[in-house]
Amino acid sequence: HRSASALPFVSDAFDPARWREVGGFGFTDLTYHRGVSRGEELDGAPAGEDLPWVRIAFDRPDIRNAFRPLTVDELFRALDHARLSGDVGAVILTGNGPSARDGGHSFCSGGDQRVRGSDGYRYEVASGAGAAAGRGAIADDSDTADTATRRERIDPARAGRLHILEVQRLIRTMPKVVIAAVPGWAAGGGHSLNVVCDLSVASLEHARFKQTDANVGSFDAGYGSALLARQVGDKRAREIFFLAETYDAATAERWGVVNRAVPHAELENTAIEWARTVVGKSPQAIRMLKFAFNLADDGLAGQQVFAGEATRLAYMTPEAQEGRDAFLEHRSPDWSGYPYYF
Ligand code: S0N
Repeated sequence: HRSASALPFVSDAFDPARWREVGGFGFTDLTYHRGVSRGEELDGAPAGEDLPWVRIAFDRPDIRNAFRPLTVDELFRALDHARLSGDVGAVILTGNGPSARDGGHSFCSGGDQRVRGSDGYRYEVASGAGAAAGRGAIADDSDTADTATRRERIDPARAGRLHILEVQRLIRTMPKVVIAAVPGWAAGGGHSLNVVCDLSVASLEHARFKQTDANVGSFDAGYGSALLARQVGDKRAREIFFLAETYDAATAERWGVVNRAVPHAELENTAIEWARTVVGKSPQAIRMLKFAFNLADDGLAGQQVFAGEATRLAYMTPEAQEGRDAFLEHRSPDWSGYPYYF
């Protein structure tokens, strides 16, 4: 584990004493941290001990944390790692910043419009070794030290993917609470990511919301629009998309786009407090509730997720075990101990 004091600056809302880096992924477009205890009196765990929540943050602040295909790949991997970690109960999704270039704060401004569509993996690159290595620089996952020679490198199988939708589904189906901490702009696909998170907290001073999809010929016709309409009402959702006006954190709270707007200095503390509260509850109850909230809107796919969890629970009962054992023992099952009515 890297010591907290050695953590580099990632965000003005980030307290390095509360996190350690989750290593081994080689992410360039994200940071991935695990909560650590600051000591008995604060976290109820000895100082330095892992806590059951993680922080995943877009790390392209100079371009308002826009995501390119590589960013989305990394986000999926980090979220999936959190999903599969049995000792992690909550995920904080946020954006690093502010931008060193102009001081702008951002959660995420959606798809990187410089690399969109069928040219998703073809970029103009600055020439010279290592030119693409910096935060927010244009690079892809075929990046090499010799950036000048990879100008035309394209993987046709991966170009033009809208796999941010796979990330949305993962957030939706992972059996943990995902908390959006919105420190600045949530625009386009970043606006939609906030919509799919389970809970949201936003910076009163800096968070701004704007659904720009239709400005750039893009449209999230799934969760980004339909689930938004469930959250804010149909007319309001149409207004957000059709007029694409900027609204602030206080308005977002009033409309139900976020749960709470808080002073910027309290943004991540609030997200951590929510994570701490959530992980203090029954994991089984939390996941059944999350899947129940999703069920009607997610149709049969939502039913499948909910039912999968119900089946997993049923498998643990003596009744289901009797069915399994009878098969294995080549006999008729004996259901006599299991009533038809409770
Ligand atoms: C967020 C906005 C409102 C912030 O405005 P502000 O504060 O005035 O800052 P700017 O000066 O505009 O921005 C600072 C620098 O950052 C660059 N930048 C900002 N956003 C993006 C972006 N999304 N892509 C690329 N660059 C971005 C600016 O260009 C500027 O740099 P310079 O000075 O060098 O030009 C404002 O920035 C804004 O409106 N941003 C665009 C928001 C937007 O329309 N996003 C896309 C919406 N659609 C989606 O997200 C759908 C998903 C998607 O596009 C996609 C994803 C994966 C694969 C394919 C696709 C696809 O659609 O094909």
